[in-house]
Amino acid sequence: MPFENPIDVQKDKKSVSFKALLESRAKRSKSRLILALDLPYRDQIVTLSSSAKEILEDTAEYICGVKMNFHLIAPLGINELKSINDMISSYDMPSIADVKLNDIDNTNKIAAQYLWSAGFSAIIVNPFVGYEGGLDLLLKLSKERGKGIISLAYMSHKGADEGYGLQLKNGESMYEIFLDRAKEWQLDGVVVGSTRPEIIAAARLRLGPEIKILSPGSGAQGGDPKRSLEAGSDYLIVGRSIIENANPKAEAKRLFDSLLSS
Ligand code: OMP
Repeated sequence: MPFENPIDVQKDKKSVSFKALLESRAKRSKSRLILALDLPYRDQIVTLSSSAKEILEDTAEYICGVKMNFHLIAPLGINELKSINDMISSYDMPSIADVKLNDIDNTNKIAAQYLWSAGFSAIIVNPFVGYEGGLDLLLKLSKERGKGIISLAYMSHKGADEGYGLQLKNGESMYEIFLDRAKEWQLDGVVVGSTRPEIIAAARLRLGPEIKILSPGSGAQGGDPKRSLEAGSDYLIVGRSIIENANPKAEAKRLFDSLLSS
Protein backbone atom coordinates (compact mmCIF):
# COMPACT_ATOMS: atom_id res chain seq x y z
CA MET A 1 0.00 0.00 0.00
CA PRO A 2 1.45 3.43 -0.89
CA PHE A 3 2.19 5.68 2.04
CA GLU A 4 0.91 9.19 2.16
CA ASN A 5 3.31 11.78 0.73
CA PRO A 6 3.86 13.99 3.76
CA ILE A 7 4.72 16.95 1.55
CA ASP A 8 1.09 16.98 0.39
CA VAL A 9 -0.22 17.00 3.93
CA GLN A 10 -0.59 20.41 5.50
CA LYS A 11 -0.73 20.56 9.27
CA ASP A 12 -4.16 19.69 10.58
CA LYS A 13 -5.22 22.75 12.62
CA LYS A 14 -6.09 20.48 15.56
CA SER A 15 -2.83 18.54 15.48
CA VAL A 16 -0.25 19.42 18.08
CA SER A 17 3.22 20.59 17.12
CA PHE A 18 6.29 18.61 18.13
CA LYS A 19 7.36 21.02 20.88
CA ALA A 20 3.88 21.29 22.38
CA LEU A 21 3.53 17.50 22.40
CA LEU A 22 6.89 17.04 24.11
CA GLU A 23 6.11 19.70 26.71
CA SER A 24 2.65 18.38 27.49
CA ARG A 25 3.85 14.79 27.79
CA ALA A 26 6.74 15.92 30.04
CA LYS A 27 4.30 17.74 32.30
CA ARG A 28 1.90 14.82 32.55
CA SER A 29 4.55 12.15 33.06
CA LYS A 30 6.72 14.39 35.29
CA SER A 31 9.60 13.08 33.23
CA ARG A 32 12.27 14.87 31.26
CA LEU A 33 13.78 11.67 29.91
CA ILE A 34 13.94 11.01 26.19
CA LEU A 35 14.73 7.37 25.54
CA ALA A 36 17.33 6.73 22.82
CA LEU A 37 16.10 3.42 21.41
CA ASP A 38 19.66 2.43 20.51
CA LEU A 39 19.54 -1.34 20.39
CA PRO A 40 22.90 -3.08 19.94
CA TYR A 41 23.86 -4.50 16.53
CA ARG A 42 22.45 -7.88 15.55
CA ASP A 43 23.12 -9.99 12.47
CA GLN A 44 19.45 -11.05 12.34
CA ILE A 45 16.98 -8.19 12.40
CA VAL A 46 13.71 -10.12 12.45
CA THR A 47 13.05 -9.42 16.11
CA LEU A 48 14.60 -5.96 16.21
CA SER A 49 11.36 -3.98 16.11
CA SER A 50 9.60 -6.27 18.58
CA SER A 51 12.54 -5.87 21.00
CA ALA A 52 12.33 -2.09 20.56
CA LYS A 53 8.60 -2.19 21.28
CA GLU A 54 9.12 -4.34 24.38
CA ILE A 55 11.59 -1.83 25.83
CA LEU A 56 9.24 0.98 24.93
CA GLU A 57 6.32 -0.67 26.66
CA ASP A 58 8.43 -1.36 29.76
CA THR A 59 9.77 2.18 30.05
CA ALA A 60 6.93 4.33 28.67
CA GLU A 61 5.65 5.54 32.04
CA TYR A 62 9.08 7.00 32.89
CA ILE A 63 9.82 8.88 29.65
CA CYS A 64 8.46 11.87 27.72
CA GLY A 65 9.76 11.09 24.25
CA VAL A 66 11.77 8.71 22.11
CA LYS A 67 14.71 9.23 19.82
CA MET A 68 15.74 6.75 17.13
CA ASN A 69 19.10 6.67 15.44
CA PHE A 70 20.70 4.44 12.78
CA HIS A 71 20.47 1.53 15.23
CA LEU A 72 16.87 1.23 13.96
CA ILE A 73 16.60 3.65 11.03
CA ALA A 74 19.26 1.81 9.01
CA PRO A 75 18.00 -1.76 9.36
CA LEU A 76 14.23 -1.19 9.49
CA GLY A 77 11.99 -0.05 6.64
CA ILE A 78 9.33 2.65 6.67
CA ASN A 79 6.51 0.28 7.65
CA GLU A 80 8.31 -1.10 10.68
CA LEU A 81 9.49 2.32 11.79
CA LYS A 82 5.93 3.56 11.36
CA SER A 83 4.62 0.78 13.52
CA ILE A 84 7.09 1.72 16.32
CA ASN A 85 6.17 5.40 15.87
CA ASP A 86 2.45 4.55 16.03
CA MET A 87 3.11 2.91 19.38
CA ILE A 88 5.02 6.01 20.55
CA SER A 89 2.10 8.23 19.45
CA SER A 90 -0.32 5.99 21.33
CA TYR A 91 1.45 7.17 24.50
CA ASP A 92 1.05 10.81 23.31
CA MET A 93 4.81 11.12 22.99
CA PRO A 94 6.83 12.57 20.12
CA SER A 95 9.55 10.66 18.35
CA ILE A 96 12.75 12.18 17.04
CA ALA A 97 14.72 10.95 14.03
CA ASP A 98 18.37 11.39 14.88
CA VAL A 99 20.05 11.42 11.48
CA LYS A 100 21.99 14.66 12.04
CA LEU A 101 20.86 15.75 8.60
CA ASN A 102 23.55 17.68 6.81
CA ASP A 103 22.97 18.02 3.08
CA ILE A 104 21.65 20.17 0.24
CA ASP A 105 18.00 21.29 0.25
CA ASN A 106 16.59 18.65 -2.12
CA THR A 107 18.29 15.74 -0.33
CA ASN A 108 17.17 17.07 3.06
CA LYS A 109 13.61 17.40 1.78
CA ILE A 110 13.43 13.85 0.47
CA ALA A 111 15.04 12.43 3.62
CA ALA A 112 12.43 14.34 5.66
CA GLN A 113 9.56 13.07 3.47
CA TYR A 114 10.56 9.48 4.22
CA LEU A 115 11.12 10.17 7.91
CA TRP A 116 7.76 11.94 8.23
CA SER A 117 6.10 9.09 6.31
CA ALA A 118 7.59 6.78 8.91
CA GLY A 119 5.84 8.83 11.58
CA PHE A 120 8.69 10.83 13.08
CA SER A 121 7.68 14.14 14.61
CA ALA A 122 11.11 15.81 14.64
CA ILE A 123 14.49 15.56 12.94
CA ILE A 124 17.96 16.40 14.26
CA VAL A 125 20.04 18.46 11.84
CA ASN A 126 23.61 19.69 11.65
CA PRO A 127 23.67 23.51 11.43
CA PHE A 128 27.12 23.49 9.83
CA VAL A 129 25.50 22.97 6.41
CA GLY A 130 24.01 26.49 6.56
CA TYR A 131 20.71 28.01 5.52
CA GLU A 132 20.50 28.96 1.86
CA GLY A 133 20.22 25.85 -0.29
CA GLY A 134 20.95 23.79 2.83
CA LEU A 135 18.35 23.82 5.59
CA ASP A 136 16.04 26.58 4.29
CA LEU A 137 13.51 24.34 2.53
CA LEU A 138 13.43 21.76 5.34
CA LEU A 139 12.79 24.47 7.94
CA LYS A 140 9.97 25.95 5.88
CA LEU A 141 8.29 22.58 5.28
CA SER A 142 8.71 21.55 8.93
CA LYS A 143 7.08 24.72 10.20
CA GLU A 144 4.14 24.35 7.82
CA ARG A 145 3.56 20.82 9.07
CA GLY A 146 4.15 21.32 12.79
CA LYS A 147 7.22 19.09 12.62
CA GLY A 148 10.17 19.71 14.91
CA ILE A 149 13.73 20.61 14.02
CA ILE A 150 16.52 20.25 16.55
CA SER A 151 20.07 21.26 15.72
CA LEU A 152 23.39 20.23 17.16
CA ALA A 153 25.05 22.94 19.22
CA TYR A 154 27.79 21.17 21.20
CA MET A 155 28.12 17.42 21.09
CA SER A 156 28.86 15.24 24.07
CA HIS A 157 32.05 13.47 23.01
CA LYS A 158 35.55 14.73 23.71
CA GLY A 159 36.44 15.47 20.08
CA ALA A 160 33.49 17.87 19.86
CA ASP A 161 35.98 20.53 21.04
CA GLU A 162 37.69 20.19 17.66
CA GLY A 163 34.60 21.50 15.83
CA TYR A 164 31.92 22.96 18.13
CA GLY A 165 34.59 24.45 20.40
CA LEU A 166 36.68 26.06 17.65
CA GLN A 167 37.38 29.69 18.29
CA LEU A 168 37.03 32.08 15.39
CA LYS A 169 39.16 35.17 14.76
CA ASN A 170 36.51 37.46 16.32
CA GLY A 171 36.72 35.48 19.58
CA GLU A 172 33.37 33.71 19.16
CA SER A 173 33.16 29.92 19.23
CA MET A 174 31.44 27.74 16.64
CA TYR A 175 28.86 26.61 19.17
CA GLU A 176 27.87 30.21 19.89
CA ILE A 177 27.23 30.71 16.20
CA PHE A 178 25.15 27.51 16.15
CA LEU A 179 23.12 28.77 19.13
CA ASP A 180 22.51 32.07 17.34
CA ARG A 181 21.42 30.17 14.23
CA ALA A 182 18.96 28.14 16.29
CA LYS A 183 17.41 31.43 17.48
CA GLU A 184 17.42 33.05 14.07
CA TRP A 185 15.91 29.93 12.46
CA GLN A 186 13.36 29.61 15.28
CA LEU A 187 14.18 25.97 15.91
CA ASP A 188 12.49 23.83 18.52
CA GLY A 189 15.62 22.76 20.29
CA VAL A 190 19.36 22.28 20.33
CA VAL A 191 21.55 19.41 21.45
CA VAL A 192 24.23 20.18 24.03
CA GLY A 193 26.03 17.23 25.64
CA SER A 194 25.30 16.39 29.23
CA THR A 195 29.06 16.03 29.64
CA ARG A 196 29.39 19.84 29.36
CA PRO A 197 27.34 21.54 32.07
CA GLU A 198 29.18 24.85 31.64
CA ILE A 199 28.24 24.96 27.94
CA ILE A 200 24.64 24.06 28.85
CA ALA A 201 24.56 27.04 31.21
CA ALA A 202 26.04 29.34 28.54
CA ALA A 203 23.55 28.00 25.98
CA ARG A 204 20.63 28.64 28.32
CA LEU A 205 21.71 32.26 28.76
CA ARG A 206 22.26 32.83 25.06
CA LEU A 207 19.07 31.10 23.89
CA GLY A 208 16.56 32.35 26.42
CA PRO A 209 13.70 30.09 27.52
CA GLU A 210 11.94 29.32 24.20
CA ILE A 211 14.40 26.98 22.53
CA LYS A 212 14.69 23.69 24.36
CA ILE A 213 18.04 22.15 25.30
CA LEU A 214 18.27 18.38 24.84
CA SER A 215 21.25 16.76 26.48
CA PRO A 216 22.59 13.30 25.63
CA GLY A 217 25.61 11.83 27.37
CA SER A 218 24.38 10.98 30.87
CA GLY A 219 25.10 7.46 31.98
CA ALA A 220 27.25 5.59 29.45
CA GLN A 221 29.23 8.73 28.49
CA GLY A 222 29.74 9.87 32.07
CA GLY A 223 27.60 13.04 32.18
CA ASP A 224 25.74 13.84 35.37
CA PRO A 225 21.98 14.05 34.65
CA LYS A 226 21.14 16.20 37.68
CA ARG A 227 23.91 18.66 36.93
CA SER A 228 22.69 19.02 33.33
CA LEU A 229 19.18 19.86 34.47
CA GLU A 230 20.50 22.30 37.06
CA ALA A 231 22.65 23.95 34.39
CA GLY A 232 19.63 24.49 32.16
CA SER A 233 18.88 21.36 30.10
CA ASP A 234 15.19 20.81 29.49
CA TYR A 235 15.46 17.16 28.51
CA LEU A 236 17.96 14.33 28.95
CA ILE A 237 18.52 11.83 26.17
CA VAL A 238 19.50 8.46 27.60
CA GLY A 239 20.28 5.28 25.67
CA ARG A 240 22.63 2.49 26.67
CA SER A 241 22.34 2.77 30.44
CA ILE A 242 18.65 1.87 30.04
CA ILE A 243 18.62 -0.16 26.81
CA GLU A 244 21.56 -2.40 27.70
CA ASN A 245 20.58 -2.83 31.33
CA ALA A 246 19.44 -6.34 32.23
CA ASN A 247 16.24 -4.66 33.45
CA PRO A 248 15.49 -1.55 31.35
CA LYS A 249 12.28 -0.84 33.26
CA ALA A 250 14.02 -0.84 36.64
CA GLU A 251 16.82 1.41 35.34
CA ALA A 252 14.37 3.84 33.74
CA LYS A 253 12.42 3.98 37.00
CA ARG A 254 15.60 4.47 39.04
CA LEU A 255 16.65 7.40 36.85
CA PHE A 256 13.13 8.84 36.82
CA ASP A 257 12.91 8.66 40.64
CA SER A 258 16.36 10.20 41.07
CA LEU A 259 15.37 13.19 38.92
CA LEU A 260 11.90 13.77 40.31
CA SER A 261 13.02 16.61 42.54
CA SER A 262 15.19 18.28 39.86
P1 OMP B 1 23.93 6.86 25.24
O1 OMP B 1 25.32 7.39 25.32
O2 OMP B 1 23.90 5.38 25.03
O3 OMP B 1 23.07 7.30 26.39
O4 OMP B 1 23.25 7.43 23.91
C1 OMP B 1 23.23 8.77 23.58
C2 OMP B 1 22.45 8.99 22.30
O5 OMP B 1 22.48 10.38 21.98
C3 OMP B 1 23.00 8.27 21.07
O6 OMP B 1 21.92 7.98 20.21
C4 OMP B 1 23.89 9.31 20.41
O7 OMP B 1 24.00 9.12 19.02
C5 OMP B 1 23.14 10.60 20.73
N1 OMP B 1 23.97 11.83 20.85
C6 OMP B 1 25.08 11.84 21.66
O8 OMP B 1 25.39 10.87 22.35
N2 OMP B 1 25.85 12.96 21.72
C7 OMP B 1 25.57 14.09 21.03
O9 OMP B 1 26.27 15.07 21.14
C8 OMP B 1 24.42 14.11 20.21
C9 OMP B 1 23.60 13.00 20.19
C10 OMP B 1 22.29 13.19 19.54
O10 OMP B 1 22.22 13.97 18.60
O11 OMP B 1 21.29 12.68 20.01
